[in-house]
Amino acid sequence: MNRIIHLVLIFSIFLFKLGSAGIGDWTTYTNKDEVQEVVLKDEMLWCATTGGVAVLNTQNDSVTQLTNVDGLGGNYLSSVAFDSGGNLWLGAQNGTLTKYDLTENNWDIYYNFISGERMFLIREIVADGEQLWVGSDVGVSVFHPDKPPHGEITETYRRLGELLNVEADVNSIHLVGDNIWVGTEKGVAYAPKDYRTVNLMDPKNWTSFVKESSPGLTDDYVYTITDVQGEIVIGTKTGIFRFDSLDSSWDSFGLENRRVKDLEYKNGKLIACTNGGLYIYENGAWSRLSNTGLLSTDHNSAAMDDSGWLWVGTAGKGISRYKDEQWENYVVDGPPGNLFLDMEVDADGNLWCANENDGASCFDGSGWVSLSSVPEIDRHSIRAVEKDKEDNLWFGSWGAGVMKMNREDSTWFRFTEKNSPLKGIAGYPEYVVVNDVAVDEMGNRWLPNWESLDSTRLVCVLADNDSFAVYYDGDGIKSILMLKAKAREGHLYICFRDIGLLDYYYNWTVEDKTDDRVTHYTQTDGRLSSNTVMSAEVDKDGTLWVGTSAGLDTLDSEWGRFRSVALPDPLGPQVNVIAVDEQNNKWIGTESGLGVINSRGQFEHIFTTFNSNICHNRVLGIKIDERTGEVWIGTENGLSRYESGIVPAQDLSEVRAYPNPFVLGEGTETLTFDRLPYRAKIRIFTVAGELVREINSQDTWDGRNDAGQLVSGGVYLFYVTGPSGDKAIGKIAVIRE
Ligand SMILES: [Ca+2]
Ligand SMILES: [Ca+2]
Repeated sequence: MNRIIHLVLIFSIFLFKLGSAGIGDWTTYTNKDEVQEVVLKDEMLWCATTGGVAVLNTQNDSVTQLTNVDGLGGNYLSSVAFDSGGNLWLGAQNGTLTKYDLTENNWDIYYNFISGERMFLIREIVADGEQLWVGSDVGVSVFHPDKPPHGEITETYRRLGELLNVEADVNSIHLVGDNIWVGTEKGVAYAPKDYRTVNLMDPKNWTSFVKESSPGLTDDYVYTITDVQGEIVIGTKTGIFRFDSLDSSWDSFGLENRRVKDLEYKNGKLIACTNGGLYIYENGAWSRLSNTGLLSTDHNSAAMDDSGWLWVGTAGKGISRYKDEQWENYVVDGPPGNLFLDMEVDADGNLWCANENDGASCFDGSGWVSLSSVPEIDRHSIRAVEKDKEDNLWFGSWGAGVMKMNREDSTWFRFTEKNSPLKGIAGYPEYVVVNDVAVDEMGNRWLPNWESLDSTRLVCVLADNDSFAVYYDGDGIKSILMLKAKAREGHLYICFRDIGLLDYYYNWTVEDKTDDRVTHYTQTDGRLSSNTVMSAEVDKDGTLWVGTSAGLDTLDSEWGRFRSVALPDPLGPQVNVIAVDEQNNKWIGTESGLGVINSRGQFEHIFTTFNSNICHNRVLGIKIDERTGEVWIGTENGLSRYESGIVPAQDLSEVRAYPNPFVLGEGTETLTFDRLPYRAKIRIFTVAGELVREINSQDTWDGRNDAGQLVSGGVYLFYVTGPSGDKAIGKIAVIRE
């Protein structure tokens, strides 16, 4: 085996980002091993991946990663191309086109394919002089980036001929001579590309081919099109076909048992990227390169340099290079996948992630480790992670029970139907599903057992000795469809997919059920927005917040019912996750963005991909690291880190007032008390000991006394009293202008 894996860690970039991190900064973490298309230019290999761009310097093997934080319009990329001016173009699944001017280091995002009556999923871009040809899920568009105000879609062709009279996903566009060729999932078509003299909106001006009626064409799911000295060649789900322009028929051209995803013709060789490795057509025959040493034989895109070296983008295993009859693989540092359902931070600050079908992962602040090499985690679908009081990590899985990592000695244990009271699902007794793990203040671990085959509902692994307590249907837990659970002050809040929310009050006594009390809230009985409850969280004032499939609710404890909280556009409607920070802000993760409700109940921030550098709008998990103020946001396509700056003082003497001196001019200025713990009280005195102002539950002072008058210039003292009665004192200099 001549396999060499280059683990390319971009420490320099990471350190730079750490050094310059500030409040409000975003960082994106994505997996870039699913390479959609590669382009080689000036000894740099540009890879469009489903997690952004990976740029491989072919001279020194270093890799640079680029994401939305750097300037990309979207991280899930489908296509990459250079235009004649040397600009890089990237097409994203979210409908954005991004232009990167390498010489000016300038990024420009075009939203033309999003605005309007519907969003186009961009799948292919080809640069052609002043214009771009853009293939999407509806057809082919001519795009002029320089037309005012900021680019123009000049025309879009949805009907590509008599036989292709339907909207079809465009996989490939190829320009040859005066023609444009288009390969779709339903057939292939061509037309004269001079749309100014030929009306391409008229399907009659396109010539189309489908397998039902085109001689010689036995597969019309077309991945790719190229030409060999003017002769058209297409790659399909079952092999390659060559177009005979004399009689408009097709001939099979080999590789019938392969999906042919990319074809490149260079140096007299036709290269075919397939799901079974790389093939080269030379001297009238196909030959396959040896697969020895490859991490993946599923190849999406290839490029050949002038010396004949080959660069291949794979489906899920990064980049491979073929040189001197040997493969080398390049794995870009990052998480094992792009789906982040849940995160946890351990006592050492390591981040642990549940990545569903990509297993679980750990980020130590500089590099990522996939946990799939741990036999207990393996390739199981990991849905949740939670730490207990001893800092052990607990993972809930879909089908493989619960895994525990003992942090003291890094040993693993897996709870299954054989060694615990957990049960599998009906018909599959070994298939144990636990979608969430909750830990209470005593350190008990609560495992909601999804769809158990008998009446088992909850398994509690007790804090002291890892013995079990089991709660059944008969204890009042009526549904098997338990999505999430949250433990707080003797209550276990259970979120169901079908019957709303259960407040199971176990009264701190896990083994004694006689003192338990169950309250059931539904749409009709409790005014929940929906009986599908996605998440529950209790804030620092003790208010219960619930996210449902139809919105956000809070419990009015006096009334005993929920009130709906209006979500500002574009948030919601489904609320997937709620988290509370040290200042009692509620972070609301929805299907379409992230909102922050401050302690006074107002929406203070709305974060979407359009107004911030969050990596995706579908937020699935949130973890707030209270020691650093970092907010980790798990999404459908990547992980974001947001520096909230909310780091309350461990010691009240760390509370600082700024700006200091505090200059009062207009009377609209405010002074901020930094790192103030939630519910801390501030009293401001003159140096003579006269009380000027008392401030509760906020962290700013407007420079006025209790009567509302601006104070005069001079030195003032502030006394901070923490929620637990601890005190500290500081000075403020006030200057009147
Ligand atoms: Ca968790
Ligand atoms: Ca009890």
